[in-house]
Amino acid sequence: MTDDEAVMLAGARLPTATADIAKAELDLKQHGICIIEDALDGEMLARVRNAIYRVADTDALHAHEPDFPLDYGDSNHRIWNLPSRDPVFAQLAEHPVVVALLRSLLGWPVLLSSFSANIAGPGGDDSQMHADQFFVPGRWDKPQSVNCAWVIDDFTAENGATNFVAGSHLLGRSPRDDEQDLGVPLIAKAGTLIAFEGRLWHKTGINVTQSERRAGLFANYTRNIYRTQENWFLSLDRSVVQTASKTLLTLLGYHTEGLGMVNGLPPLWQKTDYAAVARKKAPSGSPAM
Ligand SMILES: O=C(O)CCC(=O)C(=O)O
Repeated sequence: MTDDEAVMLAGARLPTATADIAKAELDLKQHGICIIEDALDGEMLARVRNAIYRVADTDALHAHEPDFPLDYGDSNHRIWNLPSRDPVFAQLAEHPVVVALLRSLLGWPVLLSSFSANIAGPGGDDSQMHADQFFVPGRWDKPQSVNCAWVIDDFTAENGATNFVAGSHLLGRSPRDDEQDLGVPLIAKAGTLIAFEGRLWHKTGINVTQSERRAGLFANYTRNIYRTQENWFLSLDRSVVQTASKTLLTLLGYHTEGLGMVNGLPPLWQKTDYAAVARKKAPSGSPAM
């Protein structure tokens, strides 16, 4: 790290939690992160928590616990493709506060790149320190993605709260091997939303507890010029597409203009009423359909 970089980090702080969306938007721009307490009310939090632990238990029963290259050890349980696992996750993906933050930092449209859960288990290792926009070549002068982390169990210093390096978004690069331990745990109450931009360095903390599981849900969004981490066209449960709002369809790449088309048309062409299109095109006098 250069002396200039060290000075930049030394003066940087993580912002305090807020309920004011305008302040959150500003924090995200200035600090690369914002913290919104009580973003989920008690009822919604309970629905989300029940759903994630039910899905985790189902996956464990089927020994479906995919490894992820950034995680160390076997104690972290990752669950991918959340919108396909329970409607409550699709609801979170297009939460109005999330959409406001995305619009403010990245503009619109953006894509949901992936939506996964990370459950840090007792005795769990940390993960590799990283910035989510590692796929962007060159120096990063702008954020290209935003990760919206939903805190489902209280994040504590003991149970593996996500570690963040304040000010690291201004360095414009990924962390190096000797920069793995610069982060501090972000202590947060269940129901908090932590949104952080793609240049900010972070990692899963070490879970030193005997029996506490710590669930966080990570909805990662990118500008729509990038390939998404999850290939929604292969992995998404079709029933989600059939009932999704226009906002959700946009986030999943099904409602699109100019990019991601199928034979020159948006993928939603598949939802078109073919009979109506044929009627419109048919020359007058041809048999009714
Ligand atoms: O589980 C965590 O605390 C962090 C997860 C993470 O870094 C990620 O999904 O990019």
